[in-house]
Amino acid sequence: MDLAAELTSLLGPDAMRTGDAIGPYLTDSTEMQGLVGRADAVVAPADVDAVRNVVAWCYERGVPIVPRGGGTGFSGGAVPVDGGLVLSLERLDRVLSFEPELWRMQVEAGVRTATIHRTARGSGLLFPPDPGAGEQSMIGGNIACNAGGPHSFKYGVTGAWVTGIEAVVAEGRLIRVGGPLRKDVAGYDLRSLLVGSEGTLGVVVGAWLRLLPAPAAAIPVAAAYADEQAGVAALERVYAFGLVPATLEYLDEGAVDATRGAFPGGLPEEARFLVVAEADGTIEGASALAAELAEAFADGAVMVRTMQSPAEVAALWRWRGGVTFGVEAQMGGKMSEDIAVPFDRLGEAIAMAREVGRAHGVRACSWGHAGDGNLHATFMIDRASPDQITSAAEAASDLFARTLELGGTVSGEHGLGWVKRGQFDVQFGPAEAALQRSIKALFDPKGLFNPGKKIPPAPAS
Ligand code: LAC
Ligand code: ZN
Repeated sequence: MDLAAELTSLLGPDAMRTGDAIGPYLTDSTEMQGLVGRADAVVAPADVDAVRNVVAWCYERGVPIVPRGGGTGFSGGAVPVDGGLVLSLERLDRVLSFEPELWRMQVEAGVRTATIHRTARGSGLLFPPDPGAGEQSMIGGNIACNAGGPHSFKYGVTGAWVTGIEAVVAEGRLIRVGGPLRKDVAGYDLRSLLVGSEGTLGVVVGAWLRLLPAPAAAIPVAAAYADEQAGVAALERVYAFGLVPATLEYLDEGAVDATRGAFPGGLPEEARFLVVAEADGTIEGASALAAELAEAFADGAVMVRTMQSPAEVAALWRWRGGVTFGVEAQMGGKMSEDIAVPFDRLGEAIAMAREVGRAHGVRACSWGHAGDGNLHATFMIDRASPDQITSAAEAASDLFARTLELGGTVSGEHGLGWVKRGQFDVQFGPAEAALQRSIKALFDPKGLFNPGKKIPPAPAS
């Protein structure tokens, strides 16, 4: 029997993706770098048992497995770069339980992030992680990438909201780590290991999520500055004044220019740097915090705007979700990174990203999650120009080296995936890299889960 026939008999015809239907499974949002994979088969199993069966089948035959959620990642993690089987979790799309009075939800991996937000909201609860692309991205992928987003500043990243995980690991075994438990220190923290493992240790098939009562009010305060130093100083005052907004975002000049037309209510012409915080809490608490933020932002600002109406707030976050696409539209392509530095090095990192672009002759800009020191340092390129792609790639490797000098990390949010795997041995010293490789080998002795992603083969010594 050939591969397709065997898989059809194992999983049923509904699980098979063939012909033109395969195309969308070969890329992710890294597409602008021309990354298109090839798969020996694409399957979407109907349930957890079917995932177990197909993983067991792959493990017996030595077939690589590329787990896939919504395919909105920025690092090529879900792209089958070298064949194997794409295992889509799209049909595991059930909310298994939702207990609003207990602030928790149990979901399958293929539930869309926006469905989780809406379900929680409908009962006055909040699932805080908001990595963007909510209608396409799936919770399993968010967990596999430990996705962040603007609201991580106050609430933490996805992993902070996952109390339990069900995963299919080597040989098709099902493990359950944690559960609807808010505490668990009984063993090594396998839950945290699976969170952010980018499909390299196993396949996340389900999770228990914890929720919070939703704040009654969320009031964004945006401020614009004519120069970057004034903007960075304003961000630093938020820390210094002890204010805790839900988000603390920034855009530098290039990012402002790429998106100013769409900013709700417009921006003054002299705006070269933008900060956006959101005060949330009770109605009184959020209003008081918004006023304090406006005060912290005032010095040197050319605009301070507090947004009150739900329509304006929705428009603001819609605009924010589109920043990455607005920047990409500038030249038709971009290489966008997600470095993170300690907060006190943020100003230097923003300036450094631009300098690195200048040194390599590519237009650069950055925006991102200022409060978390997390920058989307970006090189804007014409994707049809091989020279520009080369220059941007060289600029990116300089950017990574300079980030490490600032005490930072090459990835604060999007993961190493395929495109940044080369940074693994740059960031980690030999002892730490060896420990990480041992963990991979322990979970995946045959090296079949998302091979080549995140952890590349050890360099020859
Ligand atoms: C953002 C995405 C790209 O923050 O992570 O815009
Ligand atoms: Zn981001």
